[in-house]
Amino acid sequence: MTQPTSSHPTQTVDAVIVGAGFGGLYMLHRLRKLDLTTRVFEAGTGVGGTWYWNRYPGARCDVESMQYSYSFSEDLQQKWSWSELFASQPEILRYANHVADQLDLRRDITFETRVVAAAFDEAANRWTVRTDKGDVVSARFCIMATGCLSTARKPDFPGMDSFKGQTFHTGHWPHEGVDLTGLRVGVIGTGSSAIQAIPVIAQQAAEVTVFQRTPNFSIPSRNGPMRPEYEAQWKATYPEQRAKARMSRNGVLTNPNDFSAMSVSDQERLRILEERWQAGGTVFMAAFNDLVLNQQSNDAAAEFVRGKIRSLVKDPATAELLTPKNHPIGTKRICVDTDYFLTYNRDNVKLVDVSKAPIEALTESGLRIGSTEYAFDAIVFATGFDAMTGTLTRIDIRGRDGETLAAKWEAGPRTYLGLMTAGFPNLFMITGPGSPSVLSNMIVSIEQHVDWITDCIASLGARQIDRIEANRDAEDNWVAHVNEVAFKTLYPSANSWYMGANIPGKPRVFMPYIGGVGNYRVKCQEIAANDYEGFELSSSAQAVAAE
Ligand code: N01
Repeated sequence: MTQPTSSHPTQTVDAVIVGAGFGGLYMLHRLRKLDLTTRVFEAGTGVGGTWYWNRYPGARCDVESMQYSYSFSEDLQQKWSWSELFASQPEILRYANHVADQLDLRRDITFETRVVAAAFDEAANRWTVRTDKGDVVSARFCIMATGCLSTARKPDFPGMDSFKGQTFHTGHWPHEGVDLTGLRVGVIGTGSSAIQAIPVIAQQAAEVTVFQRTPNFSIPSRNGPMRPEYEAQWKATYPEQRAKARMSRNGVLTNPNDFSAMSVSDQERLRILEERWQAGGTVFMAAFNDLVLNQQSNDAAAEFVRGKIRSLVKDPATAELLTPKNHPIGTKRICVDTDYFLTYNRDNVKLVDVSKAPIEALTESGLRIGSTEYAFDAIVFATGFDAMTGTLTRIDIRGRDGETLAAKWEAGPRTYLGLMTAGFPNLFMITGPGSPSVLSNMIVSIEQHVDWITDCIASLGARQIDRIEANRDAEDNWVAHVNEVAFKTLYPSANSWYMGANIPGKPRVFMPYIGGVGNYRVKCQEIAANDYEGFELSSSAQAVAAE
């Protein structure tokens, strides 16, 4: 990696945006409309963020295509057509590229360049941003569009380098694709990525051995080709549907039932759960309004899915291993699959439980658990991400008084609204910790943050205010509120990546905001309307006048 050598800015702009995924692309578009000069830095060779990196077999979105797309442009949403109910990764990546082309975004994006540091200069009220290619850019605003799941993580098993076969991480899948035909493949992990990848890998590979630490609840997607009448119906009603989604609980229209699972008879509960199971996808969790609030309601839904797993998997011992028992349904990210459980009925697929006897080491030929050696040609790590904070704290971000973000967040992320953090003026985060982000349709939340940040920057400009910073009290209150609402739910009881539980040593803090996308949007609007309540606004001119 080339280290920056010069300390003099090679470029001076109004704003630097870090990342050219869906957040960075839309942010660039909005800032251009304000006539701000903007430079985007992107580590990849192309746009798309999550959808650029996660190219593993079977990768697709589990929010319906008609809802997982930008809503800001009527032209874009009317002209683009999705081929399937749930879009595959290649199609979503084509969409990101289409948007970049349509809006002519590439000319302000520097690719293959990673931001490594950003330091705030208090006297100038500006950020100095450095990249691994030696760029030093001075910017009034620094906007982190770095994504919530962008730092892939492999466990640090002893002997990681000794394995002679190929290794892959789902979040860094080779762009040229991988031919696993006829190979013996080990897959480590059974989260959303693995649950999508395993059925596809099993069709190619000679043998697949899945190493499972925690079984997961998964709902069939019922994916299929886009029906023209369904697409037409959406397109005809987009304005109303998008408005509804923005004010919904998680940014997805799930046709939620607004009553408790305990308020209906046993027979009626089963009928509703069956109806949702047949409909497929995450709408399952909207069968009742208290599935993540009430243990009894949750138990009923969980038991229903356990019954489905037992009926789908032929071998009773394998079925039992695949049946989740240690966390309430939905409190680890609910998975959506195509034939995941049925895949274990194939002769070439084997499940190994590593919950009690963990993987001890990688070896030359594969991996070892106790005295048992497993030999492979390839090992797939579907082991997840240092979610929500990992990417931000790996950048050397220094705010006022040289405080680093990594140090400030040592005991867990602290933000005001997930948009800013005290001590780091003019630094915005798109879908930062403390905002609905990963508990929502990411594009809905991205658009809401980008619109809020744009309005904020425009308002500061109009009033010649050149500095905005979250107030520590407002931040403390927000963090307390984020915790309070989280602990009213069943979520914190699970060892999930929402809680930082997948990373050894990471503080156990529930990171996203669970108060609901619509409520959160209203809160953000009220705060802005109330002259950015909880933020401190100032300008160099005022500071000089006060001296
Ligand atoms: O990662 P994960 P992911 N030994 O962290 C296991 C989004 N997403 O990439 O549960 C053995 O969920 C780990 O076990 P455990 C979505 O938000 C969306 O699958 O920690 N196993 C777990 O099973 C999702 O939640 C989509 O006990 C080890 C797995 O690895 C998020 O991305 C598709 C281990 C990691 O699962 C992350 O999903 C894909 C070890 N040492 C992803 N270390 C869609 O929209 C870890 N594991 C469809």
